[in-house]
Amino acid sequence: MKLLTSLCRPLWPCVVLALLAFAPAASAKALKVGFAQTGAESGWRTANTDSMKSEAVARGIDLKFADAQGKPENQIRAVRSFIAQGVDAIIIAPIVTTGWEPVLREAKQAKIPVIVMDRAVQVSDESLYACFIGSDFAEEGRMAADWLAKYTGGKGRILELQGTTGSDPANERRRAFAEGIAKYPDLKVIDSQSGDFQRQQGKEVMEALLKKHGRDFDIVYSHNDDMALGAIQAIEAAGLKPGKDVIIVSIDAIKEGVTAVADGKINCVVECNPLFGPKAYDAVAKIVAGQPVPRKQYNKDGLFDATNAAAALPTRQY
Ligand code: GYE
Repeated sequence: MKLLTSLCRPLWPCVVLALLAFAPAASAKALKVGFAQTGAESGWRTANTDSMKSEAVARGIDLKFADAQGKPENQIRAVRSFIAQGVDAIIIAPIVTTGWEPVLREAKQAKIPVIVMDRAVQVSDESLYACFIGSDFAEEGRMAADWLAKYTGGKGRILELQGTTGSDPANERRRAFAEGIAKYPDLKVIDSQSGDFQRQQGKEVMEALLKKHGRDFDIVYSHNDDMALGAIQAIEAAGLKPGKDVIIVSIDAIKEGVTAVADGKINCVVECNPLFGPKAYDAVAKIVAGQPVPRKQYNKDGLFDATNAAAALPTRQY
């Protein structure tokens, strides 16, 4: 016994040091973050949710996740409940741009920082949220317009499938696209309807548009891949060849969208990266530590058409 104690004695300081090294990690309080998600309307959204959830797990963040099922009132209720729970920070992917002031004021009063992610909000006081992280939807609309003008030589009748009414991406993708094609008098949007960013609705709206316009259109511009993929089903059911009889341009570049480009059914997709987990929690960590963060951060997005879609497929992450 004596021998054992004397043998172990020199090791004790190491044991104590090792315990000390682990102690702070074990006792450090996990950050509590509330995330008010729009819903599960599209492939883009699923990839966004996965990124937010898996990154929270990787960083040991205690994530409170609320799916608003596409209803703005649910989303506002979720934010109120995060405030009541006393979370360290709130992340919102706003369904629509309006209606946010009261609840953002409540968060400010409770000293809980809010990060607006993915879609912008319209507020009279910018200090109501800490920062914005997202994509440049106007740039995406412009890219789609420029590509189309080049591909068609500035000619064609366009049917537009809009995203969720009142949402930032639907507003901006519509506005910037219209501006982009305005230089080409023979390239015109002849009809525009909302498919709410959903595949089934994209299909149904396209069926109605096919009934209304028959063969008197050349192009479908869809605000996201899911609606374009739904529209393709309707176009094929009407005996037309998507990508050939009808030129199709969409936005997101989810794997299924890029695959449809490689298969020649969609002619072009503009990329919109949904993998915000790392950036969002980096911002949370900084804000909570009192460090400065950029007011607005935008992703740089690309574009896929017949020239690069197939090669890009193996490394697409969403
Ligand atoms: O394009 C669409 C999703 O806000 C950028 O929302 C996002 C859009 C995306 O439902 O697929």
